[in-house]
Amino acid sequence: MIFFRRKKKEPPAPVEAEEKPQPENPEIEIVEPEAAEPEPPSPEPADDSEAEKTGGWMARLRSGLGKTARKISAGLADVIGKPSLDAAAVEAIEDTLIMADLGMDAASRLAGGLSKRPFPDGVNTESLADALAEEIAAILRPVEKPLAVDDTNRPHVILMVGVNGSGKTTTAGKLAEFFQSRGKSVMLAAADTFRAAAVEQLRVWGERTATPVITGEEGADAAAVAFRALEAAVADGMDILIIDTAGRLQARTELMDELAKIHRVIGKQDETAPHDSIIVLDGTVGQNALSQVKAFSEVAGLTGMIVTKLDGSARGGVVVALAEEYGLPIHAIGVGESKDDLQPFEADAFAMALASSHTGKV
Ligand SMILES: Nc1nc2c(ncn2[C@@H]2O[C@H](COP(=O)(O)OP(=O)(O)OP(=O)(O)O)[C@@H](O)[C@H]2O)c(=O)[nH]1
Ligand SMILES: [Mg+2]
Repeated sequence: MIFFRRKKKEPPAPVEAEEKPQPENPEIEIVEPEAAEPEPPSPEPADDSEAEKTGGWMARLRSGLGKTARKISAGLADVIGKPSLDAAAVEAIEDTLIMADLGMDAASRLAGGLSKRPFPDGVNTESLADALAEEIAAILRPVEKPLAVDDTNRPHVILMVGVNGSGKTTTAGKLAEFFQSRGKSVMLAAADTFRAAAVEQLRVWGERTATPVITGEEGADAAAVAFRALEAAVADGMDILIIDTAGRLQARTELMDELAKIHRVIGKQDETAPHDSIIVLDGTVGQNALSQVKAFSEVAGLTGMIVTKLDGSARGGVVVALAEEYGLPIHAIGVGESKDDLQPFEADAFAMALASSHTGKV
């Protein structure tokens, strides 16, 4: 299992006042984090061992996915005890997986895969769970891709997109923490200018993670903020710029047009940018996540996904549907609200947690 290993954090370098780019546009503001701010109280003890930390997020993921896993195991109860999987059993498995949010295509592929497997000792709880976990992992493995930053990009630009409340701002903050803990310099941009509270929320994440934040005033043009942020990140020699955008429903054309404009404006400054355009999906919404990916990929050229709230979701099976349907990389999953609660997506562990709750293996 791979974890985000945290290096000891360097104190933030003192910022020379004369080096700060002075924004020409009065609507735009650069908020430097207050150096050496004491860490806000963390829900986890500071000297937690890695194993304990792991137990924390894994336990939350398991308890979230456990709801789906229990749905699956209840649906498969009638199949247990048969000498092999007959046509009726395969159909029952397919129905169960559809109801557990894995989607029709993945469900039919998984049921088909299971039907071809031998069960020399008959179908029992363990052999079925193992076989199902292997089949699910085969769908998930191709999309298990950590978010990689190319150092030749100066900066590497990451655009965060998604519907309202999916976890974009929180995930932007968690990514800033992750990359900084690996020695990268990061800047955050608040291109969500709809609500003053949204800007303030990103500022808080900037303070929490000691990351400079570029903000615009409420109502400012979001694309202008993104433009200025990229200018500032280039001027400051940042490794990474993470641009947070406002949540928008895929049916709101004018908002989707605004997102396309942000994408376009960044691309004009650096034709290779944004280097990552990540859709943040709320893991509790189920199948609706699929239509979100489709709509956002049309305007924002998606390169990957992050699925949040899997610590509490009863609908985490949708991750399998997403992998089957789009094949877009799943970089990470959100398993809580604090800055360390972003974990790389691991196909095998995820598949096991979905398939095997009842075997006590995970
Ligand atoms: N349990 C849990 N909560 C999360 C996770 N990620 C985000 N949240 C919570 O979900 C809520 C919405 O998160 P935001 O980051 O504000 O979502 P957003 O997409 O920026 O929202 P808008 O900007 O309004 O579109 C907040 O209360 C977060 O703390 C997660 O992985 N697990
Ligand atoms: Mg937000």
